[in-house]
Amino acid sequence: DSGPIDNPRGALVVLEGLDRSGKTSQASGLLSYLERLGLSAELWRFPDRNTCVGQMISSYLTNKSHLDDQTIHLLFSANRWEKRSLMESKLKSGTTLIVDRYSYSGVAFSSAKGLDIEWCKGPERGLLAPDLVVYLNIPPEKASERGGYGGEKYEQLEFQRKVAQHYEILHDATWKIVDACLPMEDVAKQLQELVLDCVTKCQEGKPLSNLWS
Ligand code: DGP
Ligand code: NA
Ligand code: NA
Repeated sequence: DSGPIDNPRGALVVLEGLDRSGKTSQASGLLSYLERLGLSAELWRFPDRNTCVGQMISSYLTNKSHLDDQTIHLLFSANRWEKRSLMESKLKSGTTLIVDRYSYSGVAFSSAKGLDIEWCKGPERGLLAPDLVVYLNIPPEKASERGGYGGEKYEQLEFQRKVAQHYEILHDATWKIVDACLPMEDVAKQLQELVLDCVTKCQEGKPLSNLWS
């Protein structure tokens, strides 16, 4: 028998937010937390710059190459698709994935450039749907003051304002919004509770599903 009790699956947890909202440090904090609880967990991030597609994305973000908006959109999407089957097997084998950015970044950043939101969702359809989406909420002005941006393509206040507006359009009632201006420890505490609750539901047999179907 491979019922949910014998063979519990991992949870797909996604952190979203503007650049400098604290996703990356919170994601690694969450990983240590889950490991301390004895749970199998991994930290993933998109874009994954290690693949061939990821290297094209990286070269675009660092202004070493130019691509039009539709083309880079499809590359970001392809970068998620190339990890889909590994993602599914990890989850089914019981590993929880903490993912730093996912499809919502794809749609928010590209629609912030003016691309049609439904067109942006198209290539994302059929990717695995997250079990939990946490949005680290920070005003763009506050984010831009945090040690400055690193100089990549999208790290400009004006553009981040637009991205914030598009995340606003995109989010639904299932998203958990955490105030990213709180002290790091408080943000971490809230995240830990949300993630533990989500992991438990997945262990109890919550089914995996696909995005935007
Ligand atoms: P990060 O490595 O998390 O700092 O992400 C790099 C930048 O790329 C960041 O400004 C967010 C943006 N980004 C992440 N995913 C996507 C995506 O799918 N599409 C677009 N257009 N931008 C993305
Ligand atoms: Na960045
Ligand atoms: Na990040």
